[in-house]
Amino acid sequence: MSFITRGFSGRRRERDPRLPPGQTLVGDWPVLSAGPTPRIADDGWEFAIGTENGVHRWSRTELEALGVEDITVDIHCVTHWTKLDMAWRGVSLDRLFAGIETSHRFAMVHSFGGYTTNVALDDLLGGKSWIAFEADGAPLTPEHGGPARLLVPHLYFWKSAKWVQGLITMPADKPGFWEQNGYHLHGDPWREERYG
Ligand SMILES: Nc1nc2c(c(=O)[nH]1)N[C@H]1C(S)=C(S)[C@@H](COP(=O)(O)O)O[C@H]1N2
Ligand SMILES: [Mo]
Repeated sequence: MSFITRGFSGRRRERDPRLPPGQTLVGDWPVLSAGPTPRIADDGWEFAIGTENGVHRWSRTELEALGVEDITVDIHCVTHWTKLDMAWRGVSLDRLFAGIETSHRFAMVHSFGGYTTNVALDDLLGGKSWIAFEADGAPLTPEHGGPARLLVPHLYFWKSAKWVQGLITMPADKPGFWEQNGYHLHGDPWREERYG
């Protein structure tokens, strides 16, 4: 008797283990910007880190001289899309912080246009974040944050500030733009830290 025939309707397609809870795969790369896209000349761009001990600045050339890395990571937007296996090129925040002394544990990231987002230094350092100039083999388009954006792939993508300009370290955590508007202070997609 085979009335207990299993598998006739097919096994449910297995969920990709790289997909955090509540996320859906996309093949394209959606654009999500809170305001207009700023146009920034490549040669006018520089990056700054401010701490209680002073300000450090790098031109694009100086930054790339610290060491450019190619990394392949998945990105997860709080609006439920995930894009797997994106190839990025950028400079690790570890390289920028190598010469910096601070007692601060947090940072506010600032972008051209006024966008801000808070990130703990523990989430920026240790091979976890980059200043990225290229994605999938091409320079970042203005819509996706070109000439440079922060890339913090282990947190929801709103932490990956487009048109990034610099960061200022802080002794205590403080909400940035979306965090003031209800998003979680930390934003770990694996724990579904969507809203605060
Ligand atoms: N400067 C700036 N950075 C930003 C945003 C923004 O509005 N302004 N949006 C954030 C959000 S909510 C997401 S999901 C991603 C979207 O990046 P993308 O448009 O390249 O997909 O950028 C993040 N970084
Ligand atoms: Mo987002």
